[in-house]
Amino acid sequence: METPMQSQPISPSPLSKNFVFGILIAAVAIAVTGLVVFFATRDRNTATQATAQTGNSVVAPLIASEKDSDTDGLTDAEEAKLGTDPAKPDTDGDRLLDAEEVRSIKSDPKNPKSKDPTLTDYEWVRKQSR
Ligand SMILES: [Ca+2]
Ligand SMILES: [Ca+2]
Repeated sequence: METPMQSQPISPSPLSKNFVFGILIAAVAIAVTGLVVFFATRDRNTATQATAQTGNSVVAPLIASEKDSDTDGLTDAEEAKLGTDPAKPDTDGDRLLDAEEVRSIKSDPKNPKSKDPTLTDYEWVRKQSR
């Protein structure tokens, strides 16, 4: 009578598992660092504006015009000039922020289908990156 051979269970290599995990950790670390830098820079700008405002009433109107009520990256003054809604980060509702449309995509922030009449600007951007 034969004795069945003891077969080793095949497990995924612990090295490759650790490697993937390491990459994952690195990606998260980079993302967190990016966010921290972004918010630190933003806080510094706010602090500078606050300092400028103290004891100087001439600076105040300038500061007010730099206000970004909907935090979409365009100041209320820029939104007034462009005709976008200063209370809506995405005026035309196409899932792209007003500032993205104006500064990088060069699409119309008031027209959700300004790049291609058959696609929303968001879909158009996704198509370009494919
Ligand atoms: Ca804004
Ligand atoms: Ca938009």
